[in-house]
Amino acid sequence: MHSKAIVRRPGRNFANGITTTNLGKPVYEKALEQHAAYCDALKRCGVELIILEADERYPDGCFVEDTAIVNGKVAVITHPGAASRRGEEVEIARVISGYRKTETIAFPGTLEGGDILKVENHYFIGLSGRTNKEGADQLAAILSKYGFTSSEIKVEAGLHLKSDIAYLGKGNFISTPAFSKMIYPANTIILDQDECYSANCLLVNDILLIPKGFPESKTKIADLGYNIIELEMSEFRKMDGGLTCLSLLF
Ligand code: CIR
Repeated sequence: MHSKAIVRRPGRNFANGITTTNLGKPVYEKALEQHAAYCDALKRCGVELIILEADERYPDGCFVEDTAIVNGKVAVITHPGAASRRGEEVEIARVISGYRKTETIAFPGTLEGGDILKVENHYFIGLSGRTNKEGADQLAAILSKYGFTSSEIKVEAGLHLKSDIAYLGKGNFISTPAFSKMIYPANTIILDQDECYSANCLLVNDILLIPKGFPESKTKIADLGYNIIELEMSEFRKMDGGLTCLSLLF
């Protein structure tokens, strides 16, 4: 069960963050509204929020997932692969150290939380443009000290491992066609090619948060019996962000 989540509000310069999409500039006011709805959804899932104000030094700062890996035993503070995001982790480390023992990924290791997929007591660590082998090896060594296993997996395309795959609990995965064979083929919902953005969904306790506007995915997920909350994510999508990116659950 998750009882808490750290979130950070988008800043006024949110549109100056990194993006690879051609979806246009995000509208700040709309991003704030969507962020507020996301926070409300987390509360409906029974989570108490720790809300950090925007830090204008970091336009991508609302994507707090990338700054730490948190489980019941430890918080591992990352060293982001994107140079413009280095420093976001400092405030997160300060807050999370009130709740967990902390460890850190050190340069030349780089790692971002979007590449880390937890499946029960096992972690899949994506090797991507943001997470290098050194960072992955450091994380694996830290996790093994706390009794977790891990394995590394190449992210050939896309930003992060979790841009393409999510674990929904109970042995179920949801994945883009490209990733469908990579982890557990048997219990994977394979998304339609034009609904790939919905691979990034977020299970919070017994409720599954999914992005709005992906009807085929919604039907496939609902067929598995999940309670669903749909959230409008258009402004975060413009900046390559998804549902998992906006919180650190623990
Ligand atoms: C970035 O490129 O770093 C941000 N614009 C988006 C980060 C999304 N984070 C995530 O998927 N965990």
